[in-house]
Amino acid sequence: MLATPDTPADDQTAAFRADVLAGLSAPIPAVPARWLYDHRGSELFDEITRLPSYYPTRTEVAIFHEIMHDIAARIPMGAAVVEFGAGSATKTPILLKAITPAAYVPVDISGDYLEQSAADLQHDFPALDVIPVVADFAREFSLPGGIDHLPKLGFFPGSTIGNFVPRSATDLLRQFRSLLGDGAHLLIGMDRVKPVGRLIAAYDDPEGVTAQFTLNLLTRINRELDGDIPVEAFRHDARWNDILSRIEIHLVAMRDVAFTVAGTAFNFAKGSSIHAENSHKYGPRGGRVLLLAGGWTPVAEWTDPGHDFAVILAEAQPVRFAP
Ligand code: AVJ
Repeated sequence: MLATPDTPADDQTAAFRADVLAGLSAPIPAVPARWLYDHRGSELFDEITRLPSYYPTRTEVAIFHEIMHDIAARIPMGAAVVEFGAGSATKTPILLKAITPAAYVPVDISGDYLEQSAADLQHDFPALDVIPVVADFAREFSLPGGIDHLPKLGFFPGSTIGNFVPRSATDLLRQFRSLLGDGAHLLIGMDRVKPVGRLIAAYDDPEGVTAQFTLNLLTRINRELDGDIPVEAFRHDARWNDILSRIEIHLVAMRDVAFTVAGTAFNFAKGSSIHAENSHKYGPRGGRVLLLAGGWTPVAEWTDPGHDFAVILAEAQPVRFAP
């Protein structure tokens, strides 16, 4: 297994600080959702995926089990699978078993989490060339040279695309397109629009795990950016924004609060909020249009019997596409 040089930890902290200071000063205060996933955040998200009301993970896994023979028939053997994210111990092996790729390249911002999951996978697939890349997949990066000649399959499960507003989602898909090149495929999961009650239940569970997950952002800011935010003064709030077709997660101040982060003072009035996450939901047409706008032509789409979640296989558009 080849190791890739890590991004220095202080670069990460500097990026986190810049995002938080700019985000908390913005007219609509917001922090990019990627900062929810520190070590504790990843643990809590893992717990979320097992909650009874959080349907996406188990639904997507069930779809994967159903469709892998079909995927295997459509993807050439000996491909390089490039996963955007560290990979899940449940989903990734289903794909790797089905298509027997030559290489697996997980790309994730969190170095230690990535090294660990890559090592576990290498143990289970000894013949596979596992090449983790520490990078923020939303920014530009290069693939390891050794996989140049292999057919490419991008893997972006979990409805992570839903974290991005459509404009950024389009940029991201276009970047995947240019990174993976002509002839590549992309296998992507998208959560579907459904009745509001079920959506809210999925993002505001009675167990309170999602609330802990969101509030952990404030704990992380306090720890890593020398902050003194009174975490107990904020509550997690999941709202459905119908016109933008997304769940929004906010941290709402329950009283007037004043605090500092990295030496900068902030005031939040009672009832005001920090927007911590979006989770966009797509209908069948919206999902396909998003892919098309991002340079990918959908070739097959599968859902569960309840149409709660969709898995789409798309092909890189040739540079000259359309009449
Ligand atoms: C990891 C972005 C797919 O939007 O469902 C779950 C994150 N946040 N509960 C989602 C999340 C709160 C999740 N994604």
